Amino acid sequence: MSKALDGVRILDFTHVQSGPTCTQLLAWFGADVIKVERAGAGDITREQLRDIPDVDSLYFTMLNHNKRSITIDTKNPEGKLVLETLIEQCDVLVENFAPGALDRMGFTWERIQELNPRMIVASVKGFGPGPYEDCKVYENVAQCAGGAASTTGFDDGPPVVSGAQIGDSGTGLHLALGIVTALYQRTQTGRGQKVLAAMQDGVLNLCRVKLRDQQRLERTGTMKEYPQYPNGTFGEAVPRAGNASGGGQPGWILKCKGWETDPNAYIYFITQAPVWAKICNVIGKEEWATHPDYATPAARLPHLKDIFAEIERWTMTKSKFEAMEILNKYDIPCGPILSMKEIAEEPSLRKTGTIVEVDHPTRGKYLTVGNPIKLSDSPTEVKRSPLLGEHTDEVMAELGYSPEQISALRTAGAI
Ligand code: CAO
Repeated sequence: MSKALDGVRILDFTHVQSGPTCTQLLAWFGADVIKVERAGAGDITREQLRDIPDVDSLYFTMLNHNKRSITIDTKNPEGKLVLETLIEQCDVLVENFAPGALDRMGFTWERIQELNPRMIVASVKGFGPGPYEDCKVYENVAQCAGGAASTTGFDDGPPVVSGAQIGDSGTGLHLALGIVTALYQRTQTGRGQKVLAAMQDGVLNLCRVKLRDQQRLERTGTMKEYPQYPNGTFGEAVPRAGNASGGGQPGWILKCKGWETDPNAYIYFITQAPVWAKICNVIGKEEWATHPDYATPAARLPHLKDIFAEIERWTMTKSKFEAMEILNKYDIPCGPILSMKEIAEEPSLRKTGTIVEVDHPTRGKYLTVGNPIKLSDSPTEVKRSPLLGEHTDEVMAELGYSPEQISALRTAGAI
């Protein structure tokens, strides 16, 4: 079966996490992604957090599936010429170097346009234009600068970063959308364009509801669904909301049977208004369904702590899965706190290709997260990540280099 991005050729000049997430998605949709790496070294993540000596790390393998790897020293004059040939023959160049690195290599936007006016140049940077535009940025810096850390955690503790890589993988996702949009516009204009996804912007986009809350707070001085209401105090900025639900349906994380020894024996419980009477029945507080202090969402807001304490008395008598089974029968929204171990072993995620087992020539079998976006006419087949320079000869031949030329370039240290 053909793939959605068949025929699109990507010059993948990305490294670490944000850029590689983006190009991996494009590869899963069928683009030919050619990852350019430095000979002898490669993407730094190949050797980071290794669990097997001298074998590409899981960090690298899990972010670089379905790509081809070619080594080029882009600071070597002959290597630069090879990169120029690649630019001429690719549709998109994706990079996430520190600001200015591509220009210093000699590949300014103007130069790239000279070589290939149809080329889309897509970049991840830490910040957009402004005071921090020259800064190098990693995941947690973006989470802090994008508003996620100041709004995550508990009121009486410091800011907290999330395990979800919203700065890196989140920005990679944003960039991928920018790239396919630019490819679509190119079908009308015939021209390439620059695509920029700044990590601060990407995180802020994912924290949009917190900017909503900032303005609500400034107007009304309070936010009734936050745990600070009614007994705590609000300051000038959106506070950390603990595990409170972000929307209009109050929720909290509650202990389940076994919580004393299992750090993940918890459930997320949402007291959705339409099922309030059912919640009261399930937890044995039938009288709350009609009691004036509990019967309506507005009446419940000042009592949320007591309500969740009562619900927790019930959830603590059940395992998280038993509680799920009972609550789902009544359409009460809830979710088990799943550990990575439980997720890795979940058969339904294996069935859908969301968790995939991949075989690698030097590592053997490992698990990875497959394509979370499923296209019915463009199914994803997850293929292992390339070894460093595995496809150099193959790609060079496709670019028109003869075996003799390839061998001379290798001797010159250009590839
Ligand atoms: N041949 C020769 N040189 C190469 C090369 C190749 N194939 N590929 C890269 N290089 C060189 C670049 O030219 C550059 O050299 P100069 O600094 O001399 O111009 C250097 O390698 C790239 O360096 P970098 O500054 O991008 O890398 P770093 O490890 O110092 O910084 C990072 C990493 C991520 C902080 C930085 O790249 C960055 O801020 N990127 C933008 C934001 C981003 O994507 N962050 C998320 C990363 S994932 O957590």
